[in-house]
Amino acid sequence: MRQILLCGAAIGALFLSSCNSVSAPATGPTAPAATAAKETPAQFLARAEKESQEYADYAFRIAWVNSNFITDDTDWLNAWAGSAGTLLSVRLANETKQFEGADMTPEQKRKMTILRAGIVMPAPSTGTLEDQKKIADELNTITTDLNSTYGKGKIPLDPAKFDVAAVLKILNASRNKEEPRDPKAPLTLEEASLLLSESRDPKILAAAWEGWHAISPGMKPDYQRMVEIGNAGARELGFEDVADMWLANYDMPSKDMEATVERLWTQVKPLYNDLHCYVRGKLNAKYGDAVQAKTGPIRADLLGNMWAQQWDNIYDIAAPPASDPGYDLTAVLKQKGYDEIKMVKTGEAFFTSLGLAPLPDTFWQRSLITRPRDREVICHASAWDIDNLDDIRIKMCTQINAEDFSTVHHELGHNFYQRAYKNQDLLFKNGANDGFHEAIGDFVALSITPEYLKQLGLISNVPPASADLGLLMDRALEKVSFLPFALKVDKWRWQVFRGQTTPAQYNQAWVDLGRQYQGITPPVSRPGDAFDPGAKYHIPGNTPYLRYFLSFVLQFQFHKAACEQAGWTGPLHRCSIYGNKDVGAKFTKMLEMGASKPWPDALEAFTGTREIDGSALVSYFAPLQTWMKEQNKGQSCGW
Ligand code: X8Z
Ligand code: ZN
Repeated sequence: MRQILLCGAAIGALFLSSCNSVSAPATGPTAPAATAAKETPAQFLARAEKESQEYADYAFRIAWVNSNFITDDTDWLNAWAGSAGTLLSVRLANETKQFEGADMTPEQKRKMTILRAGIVMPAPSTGTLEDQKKIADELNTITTDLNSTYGKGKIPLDPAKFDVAAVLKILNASRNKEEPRDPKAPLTLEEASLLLSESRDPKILAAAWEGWHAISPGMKPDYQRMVEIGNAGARELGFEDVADMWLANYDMPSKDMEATVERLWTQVKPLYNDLHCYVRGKLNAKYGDAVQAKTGPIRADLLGNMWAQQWDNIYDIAAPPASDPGYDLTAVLKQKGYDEIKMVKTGEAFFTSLGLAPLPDTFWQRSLITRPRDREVICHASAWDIDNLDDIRIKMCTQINAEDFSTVHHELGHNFYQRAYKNQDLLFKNGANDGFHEAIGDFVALSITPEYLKQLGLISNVPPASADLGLLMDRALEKVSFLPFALKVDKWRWQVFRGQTTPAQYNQAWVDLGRQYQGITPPVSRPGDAFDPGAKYHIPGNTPYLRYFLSFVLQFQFHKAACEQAGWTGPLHRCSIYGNKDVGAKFTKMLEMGASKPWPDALEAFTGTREIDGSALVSYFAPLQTWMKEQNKGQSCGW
């Protein structure tokens, strides 16, 4: 069935949810296609939901155990369950064909579309049952291996590449009352990310970047084969390819959705260009021409993040003068003795302040909140809804820093959404679209303002209006920088699925799109076998990425609407809806709708508008954009 995505939605729809994936039939991997001919649409859908739920009952648990405890055996189990899911979801998708043109309610039509278009990576169902099972097994062995290879990725701390003493100094300084790390142990992704964030030594940055991008060349043949299988599956279901199928999940024809994305990008691109130009100038001033030239693309490892996707870790370099907010949230969290649980409890308290019920006890008993030392886990943060009812959990290797404080809210947003729509029919237990699922927690986190931090007792003084540029710059580095990155990820996959990028071109296309959209360039030349896309979780994890682009637009629309509902008249970046039960009630109404209505209906329920639109984001940053334009005068912007 659809893939269980964990980062977000549940299998509500076994279909297109969030960041992990599972799939399978209730009655075992080779359940025969039902003799559905005599069923009415209602009967078919009831059966489809029953089979899907029975499948989800075991598949989610297997996926959970696999990602919490990666071994050959749990990989095997996950591939087995995944294969059963592929068979189930593809069978149900094919069965919807008999109802084409039949008289159905809008809800029934919607469920049929979810069944047909919502499979993240379908397999073809041609040939005998045995043939079908063989290809489903192959697909799911590949997807499980890709995921686990990523999860197990480590970087040898090679003295030929790294200044080991300097690296250990950074890593040990950030440890929270723990023993110094084993100086010989390879770097985890969290550690490499810490180096990207904290080091200002271009050699260390390049080594951490290069080291992590060495985990993925082995994924390439598997990826190529997965694309072949997925496309064959998509074509059988009436789509041109997997790209067409992914884009068919937005209540409009795929082509219109792609045009919507272009429209949004056109709206926000000028703001990104101004930010790029400003940050490049600052990096040039910091590192000099030999490291970062005044013109052309930015060296990707200088931006504070492994994928150059969010740049707030280099706030110190980009900070506007004389607008210091007066605190550094990472330092404050550490000083105030926040541990990982307190971070999550604080996130929960925001949601309950809006009137949502607290998380269940099982959340605290069953979530994974810190990286275990004794086993391999998928550390990429995700939120799960194991039983499509109350057994909600997160899994993240939380670090005590500002970034993970946001991520905690992000993940909890998924969980609170899941619980809000738990009374919907199974196929509607999902976000209005996947961008909504990603936007809920981020929208809440936009209310983490200085005023809110003061209410929590984390800071004692609210910075004056003169700090606004600093606050806005920090947010822009987190949010605006991300937009072209998100586009790159799925533009790359769309081109791959469409055959416009061949396997021989996989890496070059990724580098080219990074240059075209983000204006970045790799810090080191790429070897012939490089597969840089595989070093980003969502590629081996098969999580569609357009959702995040949409989320980063939608969350500003939600924030603006919520602040207007709250009667806020000040600048949007100073507005916090913390404690506002009226806004919370309206918000809950949207959440409870789940996927039961076209997404414009859900958007309208909360914001009063039916159109996704980048102008809320652009207006949020307007004062900063004006200021950056001033600063950029005389520079030759662009790349
Ligand atoms: O993957 C995530 C979440 C889980 S859905 C942690 N995010 C994207 C990423 O890390 O690449 C959130 C923002 C973008
Ligand atoms: Zn998410």
